[in-house]
Amino acid sequence: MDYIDLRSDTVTKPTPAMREAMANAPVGDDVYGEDPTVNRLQEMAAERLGKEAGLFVASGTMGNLVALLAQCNRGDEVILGDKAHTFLYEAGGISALGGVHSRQLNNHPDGTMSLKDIKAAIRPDDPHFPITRLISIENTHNRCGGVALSVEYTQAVGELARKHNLSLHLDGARLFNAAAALNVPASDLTAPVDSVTFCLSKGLCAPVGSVVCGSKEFIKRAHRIRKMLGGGMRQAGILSAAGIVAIETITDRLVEDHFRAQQLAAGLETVPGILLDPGTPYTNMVFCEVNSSIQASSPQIAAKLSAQGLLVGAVGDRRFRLVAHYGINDYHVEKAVEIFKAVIDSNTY
Ligand code: TLP
Repeated sequence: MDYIDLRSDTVTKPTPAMREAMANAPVGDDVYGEDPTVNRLQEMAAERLGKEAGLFVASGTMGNLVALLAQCNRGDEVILGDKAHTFLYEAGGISALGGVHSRQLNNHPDGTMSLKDIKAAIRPDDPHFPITRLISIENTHNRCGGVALSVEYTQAVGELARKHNLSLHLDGARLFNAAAALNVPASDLTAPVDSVTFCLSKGLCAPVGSVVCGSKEFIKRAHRIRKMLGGGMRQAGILSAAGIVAIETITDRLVEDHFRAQQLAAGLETVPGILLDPGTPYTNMVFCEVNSSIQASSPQIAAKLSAQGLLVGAVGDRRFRLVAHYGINDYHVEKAVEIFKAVIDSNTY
């Protein structure tokens, strides 16, 4: 069966241009720093984000891990949101592998932590306490509905960090979605941060990889940690080649995904029993839930939808996440709404 797959933008496949670039990429041994395609991707990414240097890593999770371990010593504390991907979905790697202590603050529905809460969480110099070293934010914010954090908010957190001698990391897995939604260059959202990870293999369609960017000195530390984690790859130019095409050709089309997410939300709104989250979609993600008139749980409904050819994310007992991406066209959006309607109407769980 040909599925309409709305579970995530991670399901996107490399475009024909990417496959061609991968087949033709000049490569070398990147552990020796000799892969020209990896080097080109790293330079291009750093330039786009207004940073001195970049580092190609295997995944978003590895990017965040490498960055946080490069910023923090064992026992240091990172301030991050209680709905942050790094806190919820990265297998506790920062504490398991880096000994980094996390301090979770309330993530507001707009993806922010309040400046007041951040300020109050910064530890005084007292041997009882861990040393506060880093603040980490996420843009777009996945669990807060894919909402984009503004340039002004990012600047304000950056100022607070500098005032207290802290570093600021950005999990920008979907940074280019944020830039597209706010209609600003991505570098405006990265100017206030010391390090940033962005993913090539979500809405940007590349098959593998993320890039971490920051100062030359930070990237030198990150490079050593990537090696320690087993992430030193050899002829990785095959993968980086797709990343270059992603940056050059896909970033500008993300607005199309945002538009389709809006169409999808407008369609789902007409399905009796479905309640959209307020404000959804902010970017390419639609969040909704079933109301109390529906007896079934979201995993049960998701199984029914799947049998009809529609894949959605069941996030929690009553909630769904549906993500628009390169592989989703107008017909898929219409069809997805139709299937949702039919399954909910049938009321046979
Ligand atoms: N997110 C995935 C799942 O892990 C939930 C998804 O389908 O959205 N930061 C953010 C904000 C992310 O959303 C993700 C992936 C990552 C980091 C990790 O990236 P990968 O999967 O490449 O390790």
